[in-house]
Amino acid sequence: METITLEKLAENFQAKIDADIKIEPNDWMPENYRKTLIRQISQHAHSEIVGMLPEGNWITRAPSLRRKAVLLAKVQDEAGHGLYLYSATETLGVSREDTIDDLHEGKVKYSSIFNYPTLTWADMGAVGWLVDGAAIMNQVALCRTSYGPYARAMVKICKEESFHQRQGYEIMTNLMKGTALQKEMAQDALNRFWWPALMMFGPSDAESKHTEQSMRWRVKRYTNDELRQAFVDATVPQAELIGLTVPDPKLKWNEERGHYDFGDIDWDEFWQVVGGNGPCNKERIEARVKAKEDGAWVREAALAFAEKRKMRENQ
Ligand code: FAQ
Repeated sequence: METITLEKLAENFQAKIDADIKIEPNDWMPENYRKTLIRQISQHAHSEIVGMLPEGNWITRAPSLRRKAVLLAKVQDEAGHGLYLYSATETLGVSREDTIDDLHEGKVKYSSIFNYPTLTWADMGAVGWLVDGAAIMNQVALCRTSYGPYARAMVKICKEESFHQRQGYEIMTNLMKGTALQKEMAQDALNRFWWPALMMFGPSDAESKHTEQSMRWRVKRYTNDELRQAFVDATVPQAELIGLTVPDPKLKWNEERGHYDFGDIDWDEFWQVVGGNGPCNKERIEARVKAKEDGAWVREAALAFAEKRKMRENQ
């Protein structure tokens, strides 16, 4: 019988990727492909869950019943996204418990953006419009990622993110039709969230350590800088339409490139936040650890019930 060498397996794997055939959990895959996916998908899952905190903070203070219902639905959607993504991570052979413990012990990353505080109601507009807007730009591309369970999770997530982006833009639009104070609040939220939203796409292509390999494996379909540029191009006209000013003096349409030129990102700030020293890193992790501890009795009760049912079935 012919034995298949590691080289041949790797060659077949890359041929499948090049032919846009999805890789499924039981297929052979290089160990580094598996590790890359575990890192990216679990970071993504953690981002969805930690991302519930800055908006959850405003549910009790939403200015109307309609706004409260919409915000509540949005935050619940983020929980659902986290659960799909933890499930996708589990298909790669890691346990959900360990993955979550890694977050709580500060061993893994989650999106830098959720380490900024939400100070006013306008921040709910800015988060929906800019943060979900940036998330969609990145995630629409991930619907075509090479790993089947991740790609399929992304399809449903993108539909919901699209609603999130629109509700955020609607909040901003209404504030911009309001009083001088409301306009000022919207502008202030844009001022604070613009640069952190651009940082969501990750380090520049020159600095990104994973992009080249992830593009070859079609885990990523576009580079960090390509998606960041697409986001700027899509978002600047939306800001202008409702009378907001993007806080970047270097922002300028470049006719020749067919894109906006924009100013330099403060990468020191980015790495500080990613490294755990952002304005809210500590309180975000503390909130997640507390949620796990507070929910222990629910998990114990659910397990006890499952155990009891199994015993009854065996009688
Ligand atoms: N924050 O070599 P690269 C959302 C890390 S979902 C923190 O360029 P890669 C929904 C990176 O992981 C938002 N860490 O890495 C929502 C790597 O870490 P390592 C989350 C970052 O993977 C809305 C190192 O830096 N979305 O918002 C960040 O090729 C509203 C080197 O970077 C996703 O996770 C960052 N911004 O490209 C929820 C999408 N950027 O290896 C609630 C999936 C990079 O040192 C409310 N992920 N790092 O441990 C991706 O597409 C990619 O992982 C990138 C980074 C593009 C984020």
